[in-house]
Amino acid sequence: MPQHPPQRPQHPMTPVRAYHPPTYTRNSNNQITNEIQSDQNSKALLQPLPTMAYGAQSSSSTDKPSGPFKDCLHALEEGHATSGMYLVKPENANRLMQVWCDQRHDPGGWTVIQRRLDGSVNFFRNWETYKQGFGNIDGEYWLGLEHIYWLTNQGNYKLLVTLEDWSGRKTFAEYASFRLEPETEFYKLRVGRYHGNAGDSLTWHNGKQFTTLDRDHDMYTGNCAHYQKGGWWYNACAHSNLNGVWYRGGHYRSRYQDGVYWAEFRGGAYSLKKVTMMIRPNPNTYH
Ligand SMILES: [Ca+2]
Repeated sequence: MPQHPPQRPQHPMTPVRAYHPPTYTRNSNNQITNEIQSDQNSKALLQPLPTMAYGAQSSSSTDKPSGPFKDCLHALEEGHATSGMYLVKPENANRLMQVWCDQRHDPGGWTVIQRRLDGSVNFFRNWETYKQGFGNIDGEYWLGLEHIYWLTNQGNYKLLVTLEDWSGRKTFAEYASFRLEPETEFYKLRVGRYHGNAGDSLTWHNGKQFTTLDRDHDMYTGNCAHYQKGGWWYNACAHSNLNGVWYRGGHYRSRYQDGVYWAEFRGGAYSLKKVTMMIRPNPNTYH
């Protein structure tokens, strides 16, 4: 169904006085280069190749070295049917990346690019950190704009957003195509046709560049990331803000609309319990 413009105010209130994000300085030196790892435990990098650790259970039929794969569907097609951490190298990309592959969510082959579930990771990060990725590969994380760019430009991908509220209600929003433009275009969002039962809270962001607290590319007079406390493809400002502050319990009280929200599902003043963004090749779809 076509989505009607939401009636809820999606722009931040005009600040009465200058607002200073409280955690920027403290976290700006906690940047992670190149690969997703644990914020709390950098030893994750020292573990064996993830494809060996997680793929062995489902690939006993082959002795060939596994990975890196072009994406999680590639891994699935190679017999790695277990969800877990895999090593991925997109075509034409000069980088390896650790990703979580969801091989269980029907029909499997999903590459997770974002996940929230317990508030354990701070998503109020600067541009460079959003570019490279951060968080815990088996928990909350952001894969990184550069990684998402390489993944989504090696073919046609669709985006699946899964959402769960605090009463356990689960919904989804799927976009028939999904890709990012390169950093020179500030990772502009390109999404295709919506379908799902969550409501469409992302099409309004289509064609928008990514904004972080230190890089304002949004349509608002101020910087949306300052008020909504996360990086996103802000317009002026948001119908969705899955990188916002994870508030326990749903309804939250805050000066600004800064929760983890999907406005067309539970509104902007409700912070969702679990959200995931994942991608999968969709060769039959045009942009
Ligand atoms: Ca702005």
